[in-house]
Amino acid sequence: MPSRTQPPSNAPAPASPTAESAAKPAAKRSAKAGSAKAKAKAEPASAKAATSATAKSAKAAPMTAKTAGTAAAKPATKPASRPAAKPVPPGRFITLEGGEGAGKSTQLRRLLARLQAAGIDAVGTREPGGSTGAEIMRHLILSGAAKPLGPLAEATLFAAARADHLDATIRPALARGAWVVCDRFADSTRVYQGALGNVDPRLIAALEEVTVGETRPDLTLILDLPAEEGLARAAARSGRDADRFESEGLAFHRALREAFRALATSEPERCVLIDASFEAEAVEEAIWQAVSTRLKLPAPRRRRRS
Ligand code: Z5A
Repeated sequence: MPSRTQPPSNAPAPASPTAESAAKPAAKRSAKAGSAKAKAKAEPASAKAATSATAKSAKAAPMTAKTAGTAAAKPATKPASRPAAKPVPPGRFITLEGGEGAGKSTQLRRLLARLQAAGIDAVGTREPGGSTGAEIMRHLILSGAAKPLGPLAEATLFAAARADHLDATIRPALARGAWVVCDRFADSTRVYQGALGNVDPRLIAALEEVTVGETRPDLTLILDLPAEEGLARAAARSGRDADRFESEGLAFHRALREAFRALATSEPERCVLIDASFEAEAVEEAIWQAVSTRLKLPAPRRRRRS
């Protein structure tokens, strides 16, 4: 049985509406991609800074040795000792999955706000997209231009976009100790192109091995909702034409739900099935329960006494 988290009926409201709106850069479509792009652009700069800092300390080493020689002649001078660099705690990787209109983007914003309020460096991103190259591929895939080529070609395109997203955004963020929350990831390929598109599971697994490798999610939250409800929510929100996948029929979306539920059952140590039929506040609370239980949240920072 999948691990299923039921939102409590008396779930409290979001921690702070201000915090939520502060996290809105992660908003669907434009803003979220923008934030991910900005992060992706920012990463090379910080990586450069880190490299040049290392180079500087390497250059300083011979000088220190020389000084140490001088210090031996004058024992009164104590060699300066540097504090050891603190090890960077590992980042955490959380993915949100589920059918159309299940509330993934809404809950991504809320989870980001909660993590940030807990003092965690948290980055929100999405698939397809989340990096400059992958956003270009998003437009290509969701326009339906690749649909005539079939699910195998689409799976390959999603994998190529994912490779860029991982290299430009996800891995650099995890490496600096940030928590990454991603709206859809490799499970969507397994379900849409694998389970529903009938692409050979060995090929899906091989693509995942090459692109994702070791960067597997620590926790996957599968938002579960009857297909009719998800489609109704999406239709109520919509101010645009249905994309490549939204335009599939009800039977497709029902099968999608079953495939996500089967995935949750098959990997209970990684996946938590969240009942997404409740109001957004209650779903947020259920997600927070799952995150706090499954992943170790850092202890709250102590205030320094002045
Ligand atoms: N795809 C694939 O085939 N293979 C892959 O490998 C990958 C993706 C990575 C991307 O679409 C498509 O690509 C997707 C799968 C495929 N296809 N579809 N369909 P997308 O990114 O444009 O859209 P999406 O991922 O499907 O998400 P969505 O339609 O935007 O829905 P959502 O993010 O889950 O829901 P939402 O935007 O947060 O909420 C929808 C509406 O419901 C909105 O008005 C909310 O205010 C409202 N809402 C949210 N929560 C609630 C609650 N709890 N109660 C009531 N109303 C709510």
